[in-house]
Amino acid sequence: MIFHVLTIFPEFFEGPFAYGVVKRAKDAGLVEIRIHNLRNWTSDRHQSVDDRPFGGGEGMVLKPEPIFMAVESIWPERRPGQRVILLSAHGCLFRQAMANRLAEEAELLLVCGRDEGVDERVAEHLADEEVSIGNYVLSGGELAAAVVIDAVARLVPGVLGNETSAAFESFQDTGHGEGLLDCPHWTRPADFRGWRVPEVLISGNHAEVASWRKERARQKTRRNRPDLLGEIG
Ligand code: 9D3
Repeated sequence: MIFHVLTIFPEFFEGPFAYGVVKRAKDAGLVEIRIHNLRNWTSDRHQSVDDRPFGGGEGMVLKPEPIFMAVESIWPERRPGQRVILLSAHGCLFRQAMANRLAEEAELLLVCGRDEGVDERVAEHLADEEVSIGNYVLSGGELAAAVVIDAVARLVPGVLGNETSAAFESFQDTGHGEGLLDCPHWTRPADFRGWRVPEVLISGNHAEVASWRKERARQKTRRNRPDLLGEIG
């Protein structure tokens, strides 16, 4: 799978993909990540990518021309499986279901917004979807693009080695029931500063371990994410 990122901060992406699962996926040739500098598609002497908003207001807005020029030069014609995604504070919420769906595509081009936002014609006439990663204010789309690429890249077949593990471990299915958080985990030492690992995990009784974990997953979800339990609880 090929990921393109269009950004005014190409150096930002030297870090996020140089470690762990995503780095291994790149090294194995399973995913490719190409970073594009939006300023390469500016035409004026100052390489301007933004301008003041019509109607007045604070801050600057990313201009449409460089973004359209960039996308149209990266993909001179749009093939099926090539999707443009605008990262913006005003997009649809990114969820595991969206990651699963995007992992089916061949090529994604992630456009990173900045400042106060992006000229609306990019959302209306260029992007296939407009995506936000959560209900908080970021200063731009770069961190969001890295989040989306991380979540999608690990779902690409072959990336996690075990073909079933990505789907199984996904947010919706922990093995403890639909929509619960995972159960808590412990490792050695069995006694750390007097805090002992729950005895049942050392017992070797697999059936008891399984039902205990399910109950702990429910507890954890009730405490940290009651929204996931909806009406039930
Ligand atoms: C404080 C400015 N806001 C006006 C009430 C609007 C706003 C504009 C631009 C808020 C954030 C941004 C920059 N954010 C992104 O480009 C962004 C983002 C985000 O802020 N939150 C969650 N996901 C994303 S994806 C891109």
